[in-house]
Amino acid sequence: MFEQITDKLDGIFKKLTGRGYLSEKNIQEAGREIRMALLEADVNYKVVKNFVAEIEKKAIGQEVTKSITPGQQLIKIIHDEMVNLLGGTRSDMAISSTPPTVIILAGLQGSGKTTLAGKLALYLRKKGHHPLLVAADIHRPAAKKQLQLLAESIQIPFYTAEAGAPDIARGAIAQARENLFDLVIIDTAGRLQIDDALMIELADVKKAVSAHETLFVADAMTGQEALNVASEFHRRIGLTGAVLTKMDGDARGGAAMSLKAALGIPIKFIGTGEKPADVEEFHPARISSRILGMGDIVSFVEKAQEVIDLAEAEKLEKKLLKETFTFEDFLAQLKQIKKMGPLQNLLEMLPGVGKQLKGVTVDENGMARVEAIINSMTRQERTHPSIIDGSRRRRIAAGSGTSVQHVNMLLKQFASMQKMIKQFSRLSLPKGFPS
Ligand SMILES: Nc1nc2c(ncn2[C@@H]2O[C@H](COP(=O)(O)OP(=O)(O)OP(=O)(O)O)[C@@H](O)[C@H]2O)c(=O)[nH]1
Ligand SMILES: [Mg+2]
Repeated sequence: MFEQITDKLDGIFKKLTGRGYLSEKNIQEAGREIRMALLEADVNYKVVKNFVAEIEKKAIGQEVTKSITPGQQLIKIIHDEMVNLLGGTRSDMAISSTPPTVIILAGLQGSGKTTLAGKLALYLRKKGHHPLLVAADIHRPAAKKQLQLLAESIQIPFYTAEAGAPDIARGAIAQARENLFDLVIIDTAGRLQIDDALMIELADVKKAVSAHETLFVADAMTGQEALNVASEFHRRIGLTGAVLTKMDGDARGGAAMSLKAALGIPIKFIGTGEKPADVEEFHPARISSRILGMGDIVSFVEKAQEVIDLAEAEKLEKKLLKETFTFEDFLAQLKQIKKMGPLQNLLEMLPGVGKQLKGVTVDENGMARVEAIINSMTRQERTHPSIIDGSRRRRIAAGSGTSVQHVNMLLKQFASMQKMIKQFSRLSLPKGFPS
């Protein structure tokens, strides 16, 4: 699900996070690439246009260009905008305070209505409801039987009748009241394309039972076209939400990303397989993270913004550029990191790291040891590590309750870090930059 777009965006994000600086031009370039990726994923072009414009506006307005982690900052903006695009907060199923709640499933032929009826019944029963499954598809010969068998297999009460669709719906409500079912899920007939007869029948069913939810069931594989069809259904019968089925296939996901933004119809669920259990609640924030394929980078950025002292970070950046990074700075950095909470939690929030880290524990003691060693150095030693000879090493080890080996290790690590920083700053120094 969303693999294609996730791959594309991943490439764009890699480029962004690798940069220590983002210019307006970089942001616009990223915007262009995002636009391409979304269009290829079948997202409606108007939706894409607004989406990218909004990101560029926010990115440039929020001074991503001056931020210490510009790439991450931009990704966070993209994520937030994507959440908006997908509807903001989760839109729950409307449950009536006077039962039964009536849900009508509508959509084109083969979109997955009947399968979804079973999925929803199961899902809602798990939430403590007592659903009744109703077959009101009077057109396809085997349709009623299909739902009946499905209902039996998941042991959900079933109702149908030899009558027109609106009468079946009415009969179902009576049946539900009598047997205290608090939910009625009505499966309706599909058509190859929108036609008048179907729309009139659906409108009649809706009127007959004053439905609380009229859900448009769309096959995610139909891409852009789903938007046109949904729009027509919405115009003719009024929809309260949508469900995208077959998201387990190689659907590009564009429809999912356009429905809310283009028509104002919230997506409530997604179907992810043929079995009755294969349904997921649609949560804009979770789906957005999934589309962006970036774990919890967003909460990481939020957390970092809370605790990292920007002025401090800027000073550090200058030092890095001037190659005067010392143990003093190192210690200051350690303190900032510690403010963000246990290292373990932080690492797990990083994209791509979370999974690999399962079961691995971070050596918090190691951090404490490093801190103790630096604390045992004199100010001069911290700023000029090269003076730390054998006897100083022994003194520092004794003072910090560690060993000479530990001190040696840290000095070595620090030296190679300095070397790296030097190379890095030489690489990233713009031409003509005074050093
Ligand atoms: N892979 C996958 N297949 C699905 C999903 N939902 C439904 N299907 C399959 O899609 C086909 C059509 O599903 P139905 O539920 O019969 O569709 P319908 O909308 O009721 O079709 P009509 O009654 O003919 O209008 C069936 O083979 C289902 O197993 C899904 O989320 N994933
Ligand atoms: Mg059906």
